[in-house]
Amino acid sequence: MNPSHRFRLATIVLLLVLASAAATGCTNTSVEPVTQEILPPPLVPDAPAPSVEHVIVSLEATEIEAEIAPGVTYTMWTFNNTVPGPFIRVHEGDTVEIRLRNSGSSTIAHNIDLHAVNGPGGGAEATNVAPGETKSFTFKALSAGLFTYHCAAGLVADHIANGMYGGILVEPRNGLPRVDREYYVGQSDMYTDGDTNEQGSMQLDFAKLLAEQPTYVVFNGHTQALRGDGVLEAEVGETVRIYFVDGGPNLTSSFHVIGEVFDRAWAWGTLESRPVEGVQTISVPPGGSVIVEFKVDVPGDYILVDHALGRVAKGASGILRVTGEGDLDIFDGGEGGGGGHDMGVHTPAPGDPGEQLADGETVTVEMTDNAFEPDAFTVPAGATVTFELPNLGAVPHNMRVSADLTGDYDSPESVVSTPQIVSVGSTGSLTWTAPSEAGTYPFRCDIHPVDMVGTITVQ
Ligand SMILES: [Cu+2]
Repeated sequence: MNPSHRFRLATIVLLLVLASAAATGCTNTSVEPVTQEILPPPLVPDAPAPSVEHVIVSLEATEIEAEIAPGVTYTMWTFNNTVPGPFIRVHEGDTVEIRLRNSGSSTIAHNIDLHAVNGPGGGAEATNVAPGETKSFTFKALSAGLFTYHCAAGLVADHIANGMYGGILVEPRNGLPRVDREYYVGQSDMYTDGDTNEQGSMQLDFAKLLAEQPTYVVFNGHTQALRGDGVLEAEVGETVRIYFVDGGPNLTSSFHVIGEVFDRAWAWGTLESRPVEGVQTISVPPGGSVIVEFKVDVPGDYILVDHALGRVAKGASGILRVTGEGDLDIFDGGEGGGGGHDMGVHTPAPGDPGEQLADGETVTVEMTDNAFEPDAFTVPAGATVTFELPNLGAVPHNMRVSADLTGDYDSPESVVSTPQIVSVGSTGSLTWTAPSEAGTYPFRCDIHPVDMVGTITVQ
């Protein structure tokens, strides 16, 4: 091979290498689609990396037997077996591919309408899936905000009432500021053929659904979702952000956190407008949302409610538990508790033996706003006693006896009244067998855990 041929061959090889590099498309700058992480509420997945421009969301419509309240079961219709469905998180300008599978064990067709979509039915027509079927569609997220999504099959209202709704966050292209805690809470109204807290397996009551008279108004699909092991947590000094969606299908929520002021609230969930500041309660329509942020300064239990407070008796409450040392300039609860004192675990004032009860005895304990009367008792170890609990107050109350001497109200061994929430004017009851371990067992009202407390001393 003469030198000129060798030169020509080298040139051809070089050109081939360059051509193949161009064909594989500059792999170091192209962005692969990412798959949305699926987490159960109240958990919120991290935002995708800013470089991501294509997100794939795989959802499954299911029909599962689940609880609405302790001892109350119902066939929930869900996205990915949770109510609300998983939190979806993308950026403005992203291409979002929704893949909806309808479980083979479903009995009817489902679909998904996302309010973040600009297109017919929000995707509902494109995703109408029979049991066992999968369909997908793609949309570009044009508006920044927190949007609801829901199934739009059948009457629509029935599919939402049965649990098929959720939230999709479209962050501004440059993202939202970081905060210490992010939570995802969905409110929905449910309509069972039995009364509120009636035990057993329940069916949808269409007449109540159409009359807009729910049996339950719940956060995250269960009256106790944000209680016990499910309480939301934060430390003093942290900023908490709640992504709140109202699935409805019927009720507008008056979302409020008792004992807090929202530092910022992005009304209607839009991130294209500035937030309102210093808000106490915010209206969230069905099919709407809000993003709220607040810094917590004082330890204690903060109760999330729909401030249409009759609904608390139907389940619309949950707890944000703040631990740490508080600022007494901001709140000083004095002897009654709160402020600088860590109220994560309540310990009642010791020393009052109260009324002596015998084995098998029944005693009436009046519940008022906010006290038990009387609030101290003494019983022999092993004795079984019953408390009759008329609610003479203007708001719901209940009674829960700690599982042990330390004030453990989260344990399944803690004993709660029947019904679990005693509505105004009605009477609950709690039967309790004193453990063998002597000492003072605290009890409380779950709704007023700081000021509505008492003790049972076991001898
Ligand atoms: Cu459906």
